[in-house]
Amino acid sequence: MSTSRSESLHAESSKLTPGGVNSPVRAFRAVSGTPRYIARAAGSKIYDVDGREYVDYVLSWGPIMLGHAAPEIVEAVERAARDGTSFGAPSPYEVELAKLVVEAIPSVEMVRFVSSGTEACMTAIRLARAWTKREKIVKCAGCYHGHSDPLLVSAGSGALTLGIPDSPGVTAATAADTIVVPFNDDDTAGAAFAKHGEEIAAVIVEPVAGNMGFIPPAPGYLERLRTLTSQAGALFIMDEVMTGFRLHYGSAQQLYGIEADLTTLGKVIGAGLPVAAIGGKREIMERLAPSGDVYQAGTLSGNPLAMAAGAAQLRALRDGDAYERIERAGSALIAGLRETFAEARVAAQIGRIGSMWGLFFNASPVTDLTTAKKSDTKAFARFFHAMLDRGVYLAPSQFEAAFLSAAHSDDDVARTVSAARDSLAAMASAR
Ligand code: KE4
Repeated sequence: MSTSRSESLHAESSKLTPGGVNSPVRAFRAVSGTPRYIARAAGSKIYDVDGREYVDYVLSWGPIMLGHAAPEIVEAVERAARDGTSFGAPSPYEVELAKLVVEAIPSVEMVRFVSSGTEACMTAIRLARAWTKREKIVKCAGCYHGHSDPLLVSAGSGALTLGIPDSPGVTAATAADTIVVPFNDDDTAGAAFAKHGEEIAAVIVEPVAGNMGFIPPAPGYLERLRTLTSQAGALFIMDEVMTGFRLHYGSAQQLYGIEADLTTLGKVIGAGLPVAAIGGKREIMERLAPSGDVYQAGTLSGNPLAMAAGAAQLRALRDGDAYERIERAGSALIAGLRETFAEARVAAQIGRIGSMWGLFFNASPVTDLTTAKKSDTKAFARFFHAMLDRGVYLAPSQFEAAFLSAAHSDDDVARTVSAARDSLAAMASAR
């Protein structure tokens, strides 16, 4: 199967852009091979520049809920574009999307739109530090909250030591204000508060982890973090950039019966256009400029095309049957994959919540970064390429989540399960 157009584009792009891509995970470094350059997408499918069709389970890393090029989204963007692409002034579009978000999430009384999840999480940290007049933050190893310096920090030598930079260019001083604890381990979180409680401004966590593979919260874990932050006078920030409006209409925190102090959103609320948001209790949010003294700004924040796309998607999700369709396809997909892996006697952890799912090549339960890293990444890479050759596009890394849209059909599920069966058989015979 030719990938010649992708290969030639990648050779050209690699001279112009670092790694040939505008976001590292797209470069296929974790699975090797040539990234497929995508020419167009429709519904559950993407089509590469060599004309090959794939059932898409990356869905732009989460934003695509109705399916690619959904008519209501395209129409909303076209209509908005005809009246101009950006004003640098407030517009009715922002009010419309803000109302939809605030109506959907009880803990979000006010919202500020930005253009990326990184901006949203960076601002939430700054706001929490200003609100509490404290400097330390707690994050979980393996959770990703964008690439701002305070959040590009990994665990120090011991789980309770202060963080160390996760990238060159992040200063030791910055990292030292970030405490990194294991996900799903409330004892260590409790110990962090016992040691640093009065200094901790906030805990930020993905309620369902999706950046070290798909890892749900252990029973009671999120509740424990909520209690620890409340007792210590710290803020609880739920990073719902990936989970917001993806697991159901609203936030993951509503599924778990927890109220965050601040919530970050993104992806789904922009329907594939650059939208993210910080939301939360009015008294905290009003600290943001210009009503308050915590500075935050953005030239394209509240962009009319992005707001129109996000509002169209949220209205469709609120009023339509997308979640029911996703639930049906999702349960069939996971059941089919589990059966196929069991038949092939290949150990895997396969899980799903709503339209977010994951697959680890691992014989044991995966509950945090340490156990995730015990997965067989070479087997995952072989499976990834075998599926890609059979027209199924999974995330190009063992340490990413996968997604489903309302456009994924019974036929897509059957095709995916059949491709998995053939891929595992091909892997077995190649051994
Ligand atoms: P962005 O700055 O990429 O818009 O959002 C950062 C972010 C924040 N919080 C969570 C929970 C996220 O999942 C993300 C971004 N997710 C990755 C997917 N693993 C984006 C894909 C990429 O980096 O290209």
